Amino acid sequence: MAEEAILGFLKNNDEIPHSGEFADAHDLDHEEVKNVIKSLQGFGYIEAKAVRKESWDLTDEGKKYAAEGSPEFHFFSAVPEEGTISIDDLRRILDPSVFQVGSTQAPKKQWVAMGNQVSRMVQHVEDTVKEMLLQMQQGQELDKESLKYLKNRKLIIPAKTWTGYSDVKKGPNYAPKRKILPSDLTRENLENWEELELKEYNFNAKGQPLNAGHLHPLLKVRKQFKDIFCQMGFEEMPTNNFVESSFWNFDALFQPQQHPARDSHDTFFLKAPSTTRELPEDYVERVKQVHESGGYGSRGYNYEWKREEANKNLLRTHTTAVSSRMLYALAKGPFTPKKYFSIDRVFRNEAVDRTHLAEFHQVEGLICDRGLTLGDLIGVLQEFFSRLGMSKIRFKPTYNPYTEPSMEISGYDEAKGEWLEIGNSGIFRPEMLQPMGLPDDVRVIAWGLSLERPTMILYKTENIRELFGHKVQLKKIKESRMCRIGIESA
Ligand code: FB9
Repeated sequence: MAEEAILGFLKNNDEIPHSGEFADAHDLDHEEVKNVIKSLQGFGYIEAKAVRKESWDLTDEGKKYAAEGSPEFHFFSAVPEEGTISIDDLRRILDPSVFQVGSTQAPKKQWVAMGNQVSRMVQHVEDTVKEMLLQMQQGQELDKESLKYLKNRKLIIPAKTWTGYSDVKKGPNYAPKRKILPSDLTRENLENWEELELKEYNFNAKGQPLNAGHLHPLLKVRKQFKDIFCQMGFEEMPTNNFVESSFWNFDALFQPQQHPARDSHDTFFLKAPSTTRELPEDYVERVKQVHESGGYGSRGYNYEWKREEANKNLLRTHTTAVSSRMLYALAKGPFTPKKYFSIDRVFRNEAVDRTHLAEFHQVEGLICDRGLTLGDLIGVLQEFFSRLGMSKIRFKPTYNPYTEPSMEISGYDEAKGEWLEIGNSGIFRPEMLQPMGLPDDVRVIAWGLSLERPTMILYKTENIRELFGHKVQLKKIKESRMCRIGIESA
């Protein structure tokens, strides 16, 4: 229908100036006309210019200003030409909303000088806001600046955007009727293959969308972290226990029992099972010692360490709880150097905001070997983050209860031209390692970051809720391209 109409019309006319008017004139559905134009253009039968016209609606406030004039104009008009008027008088005589907006906009436009006494700074003003709104009501186009200004003052909102075509003309392959070209060689058309015209291959044609399963962006990025760790010779720690005892999550890490992170404002404690069933008694005794009175060169925290506090079950606040278990297990056997990593969920009873939820995925790496130094930690962090596409990193001293020294890591985001906090790191304290039974020349360097932050940056996700939870848009997940860390960002 639309195709015959368009090709037929162009047989006797040079161009179709406006696809919308053409559709109305030929009582055709404009959407169908647009699809036909797109297809005929694809085969070179016609040429056409795509047109996109934003249109705007006035908000109720906009309609009010168009009808009655802008508040700043009323504010100005209420100020006497000569002399002044008190701000209280203005508040009394003007409608509250007019006063509220007018008292901001009029001085902003240098129309009046504000103070307890208000006076005019100019003799006469144009109510351009009212003018512009009236022009829009008459369907006149406004320039980008004015549209932006009215939009920021919430006087107009975007209406339906019109898309269509203009200057639709004959194309290089124009014909009054579309030739259906054979797209396959068949026994029949092979007879006269010399003069046979076959349909062009469209190598840009999108394949059939595969209605297959899709990996969540978080899992795509997790895979890349795992690849980086494995390529660097690390092995993954088992993290399949969200529920942990305070002992492994805090005490084993030499985090004192009165540390603020250990109260329910920061940590989710379990009602049931509220306490852990068993802990390695001999090791617990040594942890109690080091907390209460130190040892291994430390003077400890000098407080009364309570077993029942250590027994409390919680949702782990960091995967460092897994590291403590693994290092303790390592200390049991003959010492062998180890490189471990973990990537899994941790839970913090924290204020949620655009980038923070009550749970996130922690990425942690640690190297356990004799005589490791801060230099080794800096070196491995440079290697790790350069594989993450962050070749420029810097360190700032920070504090963790379980590492000394500790360093906050920042990376330079070339795209944004700014430094970004990308993680935390340090050397585990002897008060943590010695009670485990690790040889005293063994050092453990470790670092941590989140999975959500790099994923949000790579997939340009503004709000972490788009990644995690009920607000996730499956469509966006399905369409999200594969972003390779360090190689390209979406
Ligand atoms: O992930 C974080 N930032 C980040 C990481 C990578 C990244 O990649 C770019 C594409 C290449 C971009 C950003 N942060 C850590 C920094 C901040 O986002 C911070 O505000 C939030 N942090 C979380 C904790 O929030 C309370 C991120 C999370 C974090 C912080 C510290 C550790 C783990 C996760 C740790 C540790 C640690 C220290 C010493 C020894 C062992 C573990």
